[in-house]
Amino acid sequence: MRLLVTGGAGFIGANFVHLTMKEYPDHDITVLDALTSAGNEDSLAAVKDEIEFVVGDICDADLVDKLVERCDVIVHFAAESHNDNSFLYPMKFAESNVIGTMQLLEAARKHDKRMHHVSTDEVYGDLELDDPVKFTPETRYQPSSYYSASKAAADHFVRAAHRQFGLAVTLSNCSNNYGPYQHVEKFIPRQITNVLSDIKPKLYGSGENVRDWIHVDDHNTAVHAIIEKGRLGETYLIGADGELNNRDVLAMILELMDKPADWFEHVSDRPGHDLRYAIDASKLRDELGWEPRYTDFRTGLAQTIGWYREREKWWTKVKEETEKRYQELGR
Ligand code: NAD
Ligand code: TDX
Repeated sequence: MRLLVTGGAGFIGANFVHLTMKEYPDHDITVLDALTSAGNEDSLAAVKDEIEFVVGDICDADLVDKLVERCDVIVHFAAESHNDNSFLYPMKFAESNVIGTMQLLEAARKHDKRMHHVSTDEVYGDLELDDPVKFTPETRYQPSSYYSASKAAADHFVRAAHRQFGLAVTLSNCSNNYGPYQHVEKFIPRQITNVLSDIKPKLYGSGENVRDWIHVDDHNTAVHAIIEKGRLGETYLIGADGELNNRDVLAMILELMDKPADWFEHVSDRPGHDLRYAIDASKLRDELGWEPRYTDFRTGLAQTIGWYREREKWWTKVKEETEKRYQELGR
């Protein structure tokens, strides 16, 4: 199978490439990535001779057409993925996430190819803290940020392409990922690399916001299960029952890194900050037989801390510019 992996130099995409090379050695991989500030070529350095790596934009219609023509399946990860950046350069979110997805859909339509669209649980908005309810594929879309609104728009175009043109698509909406190769702008790697740089970790607001953490490899084994066995036109929610509030995650990081429990700063909250996400993944588990491999968050977190300790070179070059962006935002 020849896969066109968009966003393959980003966090989840790079992990997807590594997992695929290990567990599906017969697959051929072409990565299409624009190497925005979130992309990092070094994340694919170990496999660069075994894949095709094209630096380019998913909004480039000619390039997308050429690459889609010679693949079997598009696995679409590329996106502007960080909520905080949507305060700084919002138009990029509409361009990459909406127009870029449409370029891929149009090329897939022209060449009659299958596409798997990777999306987020944030399209459903947020949940109350003490509500037992979780997101399901039937939950109403109610995005609360430019990031989630752009992902929601893309999801609608993907479903419309299936309904209107019979395009062979599947979709997945996943909760918060953690693991190696995640950009230091995101919560967990920001705090780990802060500690490693002797900067106090930064907690938004009260820190009571809940995220449903899943290891990136579990996200990617689910994506493979959907590509192999998912029903066309269907949406699968991906999550591994990992609800934790930000305060508790930070406390675990501090403890695992031998820092006092109060060695952090409260900074101003993200405006419109979603309170809680939680995924009901029973459709994925029951229909496709998927199970997560990482069932203990603390163990996965300790491994992730170890990865950042050993890969200073991978993250130091972007740490300074990332913290400058946060200064601009006052958080
Ligand atoms: P990331 O920001 O780490 O990586 C995104 C990659 O896409 C980067 O390599 C970047 O260079 C590339 N890219 C961005 N715009 C592009 C464009 N116009 N053309 C070509 N390449 C472009 O993001 P991530 O965390 O790996 O997320 C990947 C996907 O998974 C996104 O679609 C995101 O919405 C979704 N998702 C992420 C999470 C999470 O917790 N990180 C959870 C659920 C869903
Ligand atoms: O320094 C910080 N301090 C802090 O308290 C940062 C960067 C974040 N936070 C909080 C905000 C969130 O409640 O931590 C939580 C997680 O923040 P992010 O890592 O920015 O993730 P989130 O906004 O939840 O979105 C993530 O999950 C869904 C991904 O970035 C998205 O791509 C994905 O769709």
